[in-house]
Amino acid sequence: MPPKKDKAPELPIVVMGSGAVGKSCLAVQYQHSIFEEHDYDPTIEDNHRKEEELADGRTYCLNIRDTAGEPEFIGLLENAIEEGEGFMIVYSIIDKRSFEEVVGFMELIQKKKGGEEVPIMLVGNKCDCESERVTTTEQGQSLAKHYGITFFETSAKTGEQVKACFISIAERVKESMLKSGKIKDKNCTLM
Ligand SMILES: Nc1nc2c(ncn2[C@@H]2O[C@H](COP(=O)(O)OP(=O)(O)O)[C@@H](O)[C@H]2O)c(=O)[nH]1
Ligand SMILES: [Mg+2]
Repeated sequence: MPPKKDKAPELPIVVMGSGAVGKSCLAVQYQHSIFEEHDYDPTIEDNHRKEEELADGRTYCLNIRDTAGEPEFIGLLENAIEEGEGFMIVYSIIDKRSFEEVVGFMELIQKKKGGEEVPIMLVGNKCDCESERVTTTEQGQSLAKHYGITFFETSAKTGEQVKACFISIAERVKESMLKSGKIKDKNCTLM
């Protein structure tokens, strides 16, 4: 029998943000490298899993929870935050309101996670729609800086920066979970 392969440690990442900003499309683009033009369908919840080799040469399983931005699903979102170890707050660069609503999602994470330091990333999606842009890159950067979190602009349509963005949050979630002992270092799992 071949030696039993170690199970890839799970990295639970929550994708959140207002409705119709492209959360579901980002998750699908990351997992399957496709963008399907579709009528807006407010997802309740969905899970995507993808294995990825990170900088330490070890394979991890990104467990991506796609959540609903609508206020009626707040209970589900709160559960997702409790189980999450890393967060992507997504807004659309062509929807001012979705940018203004970032603060509410930040506060929700802070409320649910208490003083715990968790990796959070701000993501301005739909950067392929440059002519309709209402939030500048600088505004996104400056909000991220204010919270001390990282910032990416992405397009779920063209795939621009989508993989880089998920890998970046995964690296930080991995570091944070190793530090807190929620996952074990590769060298400690031999025995
Ligand atoms: N042009 C463009 N449209 C997008 C992009 N991402 C999502 N969309 C469109 O925006 C709408 C909402 O996307 P969806 O992923 O369902 O949003 P969610 O509610 O945040 O999950 C859909 O009609 C998508 O086709 C993007 O990066 N560029
Ligand atoms: Mg959705």
